[in-house]
Amino acid sequence: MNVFVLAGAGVSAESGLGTFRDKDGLWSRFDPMKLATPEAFAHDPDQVHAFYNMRRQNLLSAEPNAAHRALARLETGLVERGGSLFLCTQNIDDLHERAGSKQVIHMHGELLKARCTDCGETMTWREDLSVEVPCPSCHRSGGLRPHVVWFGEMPLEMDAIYDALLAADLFVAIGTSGSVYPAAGFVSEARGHGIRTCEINLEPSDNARQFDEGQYGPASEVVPFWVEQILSQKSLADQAGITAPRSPHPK
Ligand code: BV8
Repeated sequence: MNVFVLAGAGVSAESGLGTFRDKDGLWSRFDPMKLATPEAFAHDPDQVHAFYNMRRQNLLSAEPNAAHRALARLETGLVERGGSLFLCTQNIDDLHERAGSKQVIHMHGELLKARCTDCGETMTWREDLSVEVPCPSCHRSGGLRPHVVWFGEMPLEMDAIYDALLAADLFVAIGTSGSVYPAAGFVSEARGHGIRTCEINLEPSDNARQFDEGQYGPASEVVPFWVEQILSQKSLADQAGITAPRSPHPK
């Protein structure tokens, strides 16, 4: 069976990396329009660098949690059973990879990569960035930026994502509020193609009603349970019907 997982900040919350829209989330303390747009970077690159340098330092001292490890197990488990996992994350951290996931699509970019707006080169970057830092490739300064997708910018790998979405037997959104597009539109795309949909989140998200089922609780507890359910089903084909014991939607 082909499973498409869309991951969000809720998957990394228990690794100490704040979410965006929860009450003490990043956007409750920082203005996304002043920090996560190309206009903001053009207007005040130092302020934008300071914001992403802080998040990069936090990431370097963070560790994957049980949800990341369970998704890595799901990847190998499905392949062993003749299926596949397409893991599309909105997260810019590298915790999926550190937990052992091999195939991870970062549709909103990666915090541990920088891109030069002068020569277009993208490179691994683990140190602080600033306008003084010269590009290792073209040696010009002031052009390096975090390799992340800001608001108003085109997400990455959209063709591969839509191809995998339409080829999936099961669409599962994990730890995302469903408030940012085009990712928030994937569930209706899946439904439109008769694909079963399931949401795993701390609580019902903004578009919980669009899902056939919902599993609610901390990702580090619910994701390992759900993965065992999926991989322990006697035949993967059954899963198209049953993902996990239903928990009634709040009517
Ligand atoms: C684009 C990277 C053109 C940088 C990010 C249609 C309608 C309205 C608006 C638009 C639209 N189409 C486009 C827009 C504009 C905009 C948009 O959607 N705005 C919103 C605010 C209305 N979209 C864009 O600009 C996108 N670009 O559209 O280009 C285009 C159009 C079509 C096709 C192609 C191109 C680019 C958006 C990307 C912006 N960059 N991040 C950075 O990280 O700094 S977005 C950022 O927020 C994240 O990456 C993520 O994608 C997004 C949502 O965050 P979540 O991951 O969902 O986190 P959130 O905090 O919101 O929710 C956490 C959830 O976890 C909660 O539900 C919580 O309950 C749960 N949770 C918490 N703890 C736990 C938990 N769950 C389980 N366990 C726990 N322990």
